[in-house]
Amino acid sequence: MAYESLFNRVQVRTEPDPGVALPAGSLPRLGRGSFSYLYGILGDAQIGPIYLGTFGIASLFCGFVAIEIIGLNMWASVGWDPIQFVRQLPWLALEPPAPEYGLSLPPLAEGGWWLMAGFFLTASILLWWARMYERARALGMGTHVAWAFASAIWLYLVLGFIRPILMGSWAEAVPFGIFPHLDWTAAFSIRYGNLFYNPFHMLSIAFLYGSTLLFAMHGATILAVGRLGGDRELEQIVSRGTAAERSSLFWRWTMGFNATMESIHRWAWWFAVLTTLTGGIGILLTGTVVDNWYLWAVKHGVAPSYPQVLPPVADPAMGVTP
Ligand code: 07D
Ligand code: 07D
Repeated sequence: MAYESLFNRVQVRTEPDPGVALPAGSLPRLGRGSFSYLYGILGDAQIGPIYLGTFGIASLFCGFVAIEIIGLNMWASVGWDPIQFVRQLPWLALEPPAPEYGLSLPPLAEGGWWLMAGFFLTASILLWWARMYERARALGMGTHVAWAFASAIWLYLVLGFIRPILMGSWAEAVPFGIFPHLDWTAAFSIRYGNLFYNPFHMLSIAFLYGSTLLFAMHGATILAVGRLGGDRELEQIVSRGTAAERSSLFWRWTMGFNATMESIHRWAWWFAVLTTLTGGIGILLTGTVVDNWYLWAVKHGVAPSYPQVLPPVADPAMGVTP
């Protein structure tokens, strides 16, 4: 089946495309492929076959164990009442061990389950990374997707593994839970003197906002030249057509500068990757190198210092009296 993109509501139906032959030693693909009208509206109509392979199966298994541990602990916390489990789900949590356990192994009900769930979730994520890397290699592609994913995994590992180890306590890590992890995020910011003054949080935000801006500009530009074949971006790189010319001209006329059909994707990749890369650095420095980002900012002339009009107040977290 030749690849065609059709700009109307007709969806192509033919024999499902199985994809290229797999390298020797691969496991078989699962399924023979089917079609969905809804998927055809969102993207390609064909679903499957899927390649799970050893990494895929191991990752799904570990992910299943992690979710099982988290879910059963949450369910136990509402006395095994199924209705309360569903009602209260967004507020339920599996919390890390208390600070007195440090990095030691706590009893299961006092953080042991959290540690075990974290182990399986991390194994699942790392195995999924290996799967993305391996699948890209098997298709003769670059491994850009895997390395971008690695940047997100870096932030995840800093939050739940590397920084807690440097701080000497699992209690520093993030709880599992929808709203509880937001409470943790807010408490973390307050505990360390307002994360807004962390320059790496600033950088991370700039790249996050920049990513949305670039995505909007790029998506809009390609759609705008879609009728000239702009969505066949690679062909426009190899042989510049009128779509590439016009979209470049549009930005040169409006901004004075334009990306190229290739460079815009490098911009997008770097902005996304730098969001979590700089973010991870910011979290790694918090509590390890800098204990209070507001005071750090005052010291470095980023934030104004206010005259002392009230008597000094003890910082309860430091355990010192004035
Ligand atoms: C749209 C791709 C699909 C992915 C989705 C997420 C789970 C979790 C688990 C019940 C863009 C699937 C969710 C598998 C279910 C249990 C135990 C990606 C898309 C739809 N957060 N966070 C969310 C995670 C951290 C913060 C939502 C994960 C940090 C804030 C979702 C991690 C900090 C807000 C979620 C993680 C932080 C959220 C939507 C890991 C600082 C929100 C996510 C593994 C970075 C928003 C109620 C989304 C919200 C939200 C998942 C880490 C802050 C539940 C898996 C510790 C301020 N986070 N988060 O769409 O609505 O991502 O929360 O590190 O406002 Mg979070
Ligand atoms: C979490 C990477 C890990 C995810 C992985 C995915 C699964 C599920 C599911 C298939 C998101 C695993 C996936 C397991 C698979 C399915 C369905 C990426 C993650 C591996 N902040 N803040 C950031 C803003 C404040 C705080 C980053 C804005 C307050 C903390 C980002 C504001 C306080 C942390 C950002 C704001 C605070 C952050 C996250 C405004 C709270 C972090 C980037 C306007 C009161 C994190 C350095 C990201 C960080 C972070 C934005 C405010 C706390 C740029 C816009 C002041 C503790 N904040 N923030 O991509 O890196 O996350 O900080 O107020 O840890 Mg913040």
